[in-house]
Amino acid sequence: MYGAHTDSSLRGNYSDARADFTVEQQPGAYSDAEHALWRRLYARQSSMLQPYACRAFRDGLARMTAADGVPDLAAVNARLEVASGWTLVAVPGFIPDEQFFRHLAARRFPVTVWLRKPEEFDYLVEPDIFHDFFGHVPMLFDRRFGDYVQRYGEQALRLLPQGALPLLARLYWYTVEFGLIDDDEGLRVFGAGILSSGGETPYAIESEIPRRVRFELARCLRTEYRIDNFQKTYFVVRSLDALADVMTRDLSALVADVQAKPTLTAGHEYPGDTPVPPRGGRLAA
Ligand code: HBI
Ligand code: FE
Repeated sequence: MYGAHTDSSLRGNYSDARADFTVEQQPGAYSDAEHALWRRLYARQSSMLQPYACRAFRDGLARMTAADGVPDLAAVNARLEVASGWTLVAVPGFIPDEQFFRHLAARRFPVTVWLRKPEEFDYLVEPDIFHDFFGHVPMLFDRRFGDYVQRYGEQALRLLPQGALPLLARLYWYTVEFGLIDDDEGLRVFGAGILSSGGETPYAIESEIPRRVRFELARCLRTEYRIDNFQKTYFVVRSLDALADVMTRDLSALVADVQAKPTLTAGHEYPGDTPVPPRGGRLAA
């Protein structure tokens, strides 16, 4: 997974990017070796996630035809726009926060165009097209989740001048990237950072090592996250509707309140937490 980043070390070709940091994808430019690597990544991830991914992710994945090679974003857009009103836009890699939020607020999801190297099969620092596409696009077929991400983008643009970026990054991290859901199917994953990665999918659901707590916005905004290893804390939402609802109120007062309080450490238990047990397991001590 990826996390903190410095502009000087970004991978990808930014020289052709437009003012909004989008580029032309060029689906014909991927090599046979890249298509083959994509098929291997796709086959492994899609086979391991069936018992763990939430229904919305599985349904979305079934609607994208992307098993046979690096996908053409335009082909997926034809379906995605009808399903949820989202459009994928190609980007060279990580883009500036404000620009990223602008895209989300306009229901445009930035997808990195380059694919990892074979030696990065299991682990990658920055998002590549496999992470962005396989991890994020299935959930964007779901209108409720799509509403959450759009509203997140809108709120983020309003809250940036308030110095809210660290808080906004935590919220994105613990929901869009590492979120769990506990609905009629039991504990499941919806976060792209988990579902596009090798070992974290079973770990997030079954391991007794990490802490799982009921999602609560202020708790989440206060909690520092790990970029170097599996998460020590996961937040569990009750439904995608509940997640989308969180973003409907004005968050500026809450953000100011959270900014005045100390940050919380991943892996710790705090007063007011509602613990959620792993699948078939006990609560962590
Ligand atoms: N750019 N391509 C890309 N992908 C991201 O996930 C991303 C980004 N720019 C900024 C950003 N994320 C952060 O603002 C959020 O993760 C909070
Ligand atoms: Fe991501």
